[in-house]
Amino acid sequence: MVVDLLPLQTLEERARLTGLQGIPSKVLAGERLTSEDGLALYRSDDLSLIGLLANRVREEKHGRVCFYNVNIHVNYTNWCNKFCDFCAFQRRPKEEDAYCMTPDQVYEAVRNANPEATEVHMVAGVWPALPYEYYKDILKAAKAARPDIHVKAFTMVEIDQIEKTAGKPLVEVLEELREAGLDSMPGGGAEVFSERVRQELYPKKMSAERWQELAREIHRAGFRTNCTMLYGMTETLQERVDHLDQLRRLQDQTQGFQTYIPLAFHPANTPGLQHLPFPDPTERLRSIAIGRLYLDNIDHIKAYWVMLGLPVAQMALTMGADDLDGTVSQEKIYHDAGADTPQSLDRRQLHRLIREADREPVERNTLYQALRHFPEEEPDGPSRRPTSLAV
Ligand code: V47
Repeated sequence: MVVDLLPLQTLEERARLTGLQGIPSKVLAGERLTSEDGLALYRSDDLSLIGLLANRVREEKHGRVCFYNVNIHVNYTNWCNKFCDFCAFQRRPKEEDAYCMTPDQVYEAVRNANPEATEVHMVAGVWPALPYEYYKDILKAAKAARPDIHVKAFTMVEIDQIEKTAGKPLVEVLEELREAGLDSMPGGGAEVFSERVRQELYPKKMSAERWQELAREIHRAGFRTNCTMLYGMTETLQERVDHLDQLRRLQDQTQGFQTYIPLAFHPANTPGLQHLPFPDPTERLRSIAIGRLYLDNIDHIKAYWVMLGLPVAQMALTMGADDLDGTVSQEKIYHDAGADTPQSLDRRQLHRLIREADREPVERNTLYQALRHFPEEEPDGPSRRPTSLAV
């Protein structure tokens, strides 16, 4: 651990020069950071110190391990009535490239997927005319195609719509979805918990209070979920810290979040925000590192390579992230918004990225149980380097 070689005094001297005084002492003592500390971290240019501290916490929790899973994505429909300014994926049903997969098509997509996949990640737009049965049928279809696969499906936004469509209490709906095959939920739909930003960019989407109320009930029902923050739109740094603060408070109450995924905003093809830049690499790395330092009660920080880009995702493994997500395939939300990362990576390409960052690949299942350790280089040599190295 690099930071162990540096005495606290040296770290604090450096921190004083870059507006981070007191933070190294707290991090090394395992003390919780305040909202003022969070803001100082976002304001400071000292990415190397922030990354060093985040790596310290990451290595204490996970050593050299870097998790990944073998998964597939099914974005079952792009029909959506939320019309968020940041989203390039949404369509009205009459638009030329609008689609809504039938349960049979979901079945085929899962059946034809990588036979080694242990997880299907299913998220999509929201269209109120879709009947309640449809959601249960696509879960059943995924399980029928691969009875052993873990189905991680539906953001809080979809769950909110499913509850309304079902017209039943949420606890009943959750039990019925569980019976149909739902195993856990992903982290999307939270965007940034600022009412100001919501009014400006996604007024039709649920409020922060509603997102948190649903997450609380879902955790109470025994489901694990992930959590996210979409950053790089028009939110202030204080609004980012407030978002992290709300996630941390909710996690204190429920312990239901498995992993935090900071989502960097991709502007291409979006209806309202094409003029904004894609957050630069330092901003993307800082968001990972601050997530690790601030969210002291969430075990895993995911470097989602699809949206971070491969080189940044790889560097993130030394600045707080312990998970690279998965092999992925057929992801549409980020690729529609201009992500130029590959459509999928194979296991050996992930291993190579992980080893190059001096980490040890460990295949996990969705609930972060280790399935296979890969301490040694594979006997048949290094894999082909992934081709897209766009930062
Ligand atoms: O809620 C939409 C975001 C989310 C854009 O839980 C955008 O393991 C950037 O939930 N630029 C959906 N972000 C994706 C999601 C997710 C992804 C990876 C892993 C997990 C997990 C969950 O994507 C949306 C929204 O916040 N999003 N459009 C865009 N243009």
